[in-house]
Amino acid sequence: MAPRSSLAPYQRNSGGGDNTRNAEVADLLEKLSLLSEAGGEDRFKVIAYRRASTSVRNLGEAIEEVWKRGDLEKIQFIGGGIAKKIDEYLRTGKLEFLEKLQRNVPEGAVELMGVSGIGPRTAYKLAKDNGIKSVAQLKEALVSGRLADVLGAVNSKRILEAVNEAKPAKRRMLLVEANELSKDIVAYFRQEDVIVESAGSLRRGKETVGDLDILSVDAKAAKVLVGYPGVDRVIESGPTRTSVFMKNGVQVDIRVVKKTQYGAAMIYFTGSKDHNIALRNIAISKGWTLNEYGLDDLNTEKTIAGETERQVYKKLGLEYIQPELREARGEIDAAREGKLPDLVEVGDLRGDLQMHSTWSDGSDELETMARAAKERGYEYVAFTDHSVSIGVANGLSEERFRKQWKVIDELNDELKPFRILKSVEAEVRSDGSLDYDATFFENFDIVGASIHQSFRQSPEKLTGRAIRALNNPAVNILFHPTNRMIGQREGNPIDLPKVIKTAKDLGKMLEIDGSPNRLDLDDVWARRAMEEGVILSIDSDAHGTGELENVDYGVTVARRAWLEKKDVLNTLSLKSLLKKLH
Ligand code: DGT
Ligand code: CA
Ligand code: CA
Ligand code: ZN
Repeated sequence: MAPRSSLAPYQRNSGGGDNTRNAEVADLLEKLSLLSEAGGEDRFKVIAYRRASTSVRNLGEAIEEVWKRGDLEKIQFIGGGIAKKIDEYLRTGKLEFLEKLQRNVPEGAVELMGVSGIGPRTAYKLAKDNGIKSVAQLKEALVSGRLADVLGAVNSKRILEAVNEAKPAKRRMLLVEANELSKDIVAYFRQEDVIVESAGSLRRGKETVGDLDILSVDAKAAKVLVGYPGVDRVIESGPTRTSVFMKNGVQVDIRVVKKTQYGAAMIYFTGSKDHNIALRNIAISKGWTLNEYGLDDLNTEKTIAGETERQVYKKLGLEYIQPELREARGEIDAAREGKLPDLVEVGDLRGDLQMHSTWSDGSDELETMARAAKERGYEYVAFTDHSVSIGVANGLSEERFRKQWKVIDELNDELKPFRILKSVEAEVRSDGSLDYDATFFENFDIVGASIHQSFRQSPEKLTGRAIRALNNPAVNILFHPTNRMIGQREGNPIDLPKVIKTAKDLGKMLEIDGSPNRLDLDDVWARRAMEEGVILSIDSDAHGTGELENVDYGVTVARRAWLEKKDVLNTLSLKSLLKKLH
């Protein structure tokens, strides 16, 4: 099967540029996401709809064209289930499933969920049991003190504060959303023969991105941006600087600079601000100035460097600093001393140690996933379908695992020397125990443990669970250690230094989960783990073939965490990996 990302992001000649139904379908999917969340649906579905919605919104081609070609599933993050729903909607103008959801979710719940501090469960309860149908009604009820019993006094006060905060916080994009949008814009520019590059936090690979900062040396660039189909309105437009709002609310800034100043501008607009300030201070200490136009000598008024980033760093007495490191977290000293890390790259990965198939909650068959992984050039993958106690994700009983292993054995015969490792994402139960006994665990090549459930326990209990899981002899890796969902849920308040130390002492691995709304461990904690001597595994946590490329985001986190190839478990060859595990 063709990889889903193969769909050209922008095709100029398709459908006469009429992409009006894209927004409509994107809104529909977003509604499904919100309603599923309010209805307490499985979080995997909530996220799947949300990602599909963003993907459709950023699609550079009319969705009806894609649909007519039968290519819906080639759109990134659209699997069979969602494709079917889009098909029904485009064919009939209705979606039975949506209507069913709407019947089950009380009026107002979705709006209430938008208030900071109100999760889906509370929103559902407030709307259903307390008859609160809007934020306005919520405010009234809070002021009257009527909800103190339901929400608790402290919570009521906090939520009232949130309601009173007139302007909602501007949503930052997930890195994946920013990246897709940027790719789309860059492709559009390319069709107009204009070369542009993204700078800003996107280039640094930050987990969330506020706005896009685009650079070009081409005077046409500003005009071309204004003509981009995704533009909603122009904020300002001039020959060197243009800013627009996209229809999805995202701001895009473009700067046109002279070719001789491109490197200096790239450094400046890539940031981070703190990194820039540190560079500028080095320049000042040498009697120079550094800004977006170049590195200049104050006395002679001559330009010392500016055309390329490398020249600027070199003149400042620094090694070239990769964008992911530009956070003023020690990279400047390291660059001066020639001690920058040799960062891990996507191409260093020889396998992927977390992914799911239709055996649990994935959307593609195990065989399809395995073949797609092999095609990526991997030597091995581990299927980590869920264990039995996570019912919503269709966790596997021992009996079903035995069946799955037969399938894996047969496939391994066929796909040799590629190897499918028998694995499991073992649910850490509320007391820290796992679903199977030691004898059964013996059958797996590698075992990951995860905390998904009972995450409202105290920090001590949660930490205790993680530690007990790591101490289980069967466990090799602790998956997505904090279980955060970027923009939706803070990570569990576990004692990470203690978890890291335990992993180190026991020789166990921690994970950087590359799923774009997880990225867990994050850059800061992954770096700490590496510095303590823990080996990390960078996985896709793919639930479909289109998500195998999630590892790219995991690698970005790893690079921001200063990881080298030697710090990453799945850069090992199959042979070395198996040796390490036994
Ligand atoms: P974002 O968009 O919030 O995710 O973060 P950035 O890092 O993309 O920040 P943005 O878009 O405000 O500005 C892009 C870059 O421009 C930023 O990384 C560094 C540079 N920059 C912006 N404001 C300043 C400033 O006041 N001083 C210096 N030295 N650099 C700045
Ligand atoms: Ca930015
Ligand atoms: Ca900006
Ligand atoms: Zn998981």
